[in-house]
Amino acid sequence: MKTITYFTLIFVLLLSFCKEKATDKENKEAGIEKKPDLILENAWIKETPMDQMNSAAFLNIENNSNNPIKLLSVESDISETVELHETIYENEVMKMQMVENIVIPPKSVLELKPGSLHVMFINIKRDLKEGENISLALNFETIGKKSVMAKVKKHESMMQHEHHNH
Ligand SMILES: [Cu+2]
Repeated sequence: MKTITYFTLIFVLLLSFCKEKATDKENKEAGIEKKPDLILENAWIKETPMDQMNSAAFLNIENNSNNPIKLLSVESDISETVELHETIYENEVMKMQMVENIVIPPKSVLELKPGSLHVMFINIKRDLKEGENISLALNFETIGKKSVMAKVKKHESMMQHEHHNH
């Protein structure tokens, strides 16, 4: 009976030790890096057919912090104007409209994608060819400017709209 109690105590001690190890403070002391607060992933730009003046960029913005992160604007030299847009559906008709900023809630990933939020390039200065890499600068409130490389890809936009569930 005494032996069982002894082993139980060891087990409980081991459990609490493991729990302690997993804290951020311990990880920092042990040199284990936690995930960055802001991660920009899968950035891509729609290839522009010859006659098109506009294009759009999409990416995933991951907020691992405990506070909301606000995207204020995007800069690029590929077009005269860069805006933040959302796609809305009004009486079954798809429309785009400008938004002041895009907020990424704490501990979440926001997906900028076709038919939803996107970065809009207005009056493209040159043709964008598939496979090209374009540098974009994203301006975040308090964090500042973050750069990301976006790959130019083909996108069947009409197909997407037909298959949309809304
Ligand atoms: Cu747009």
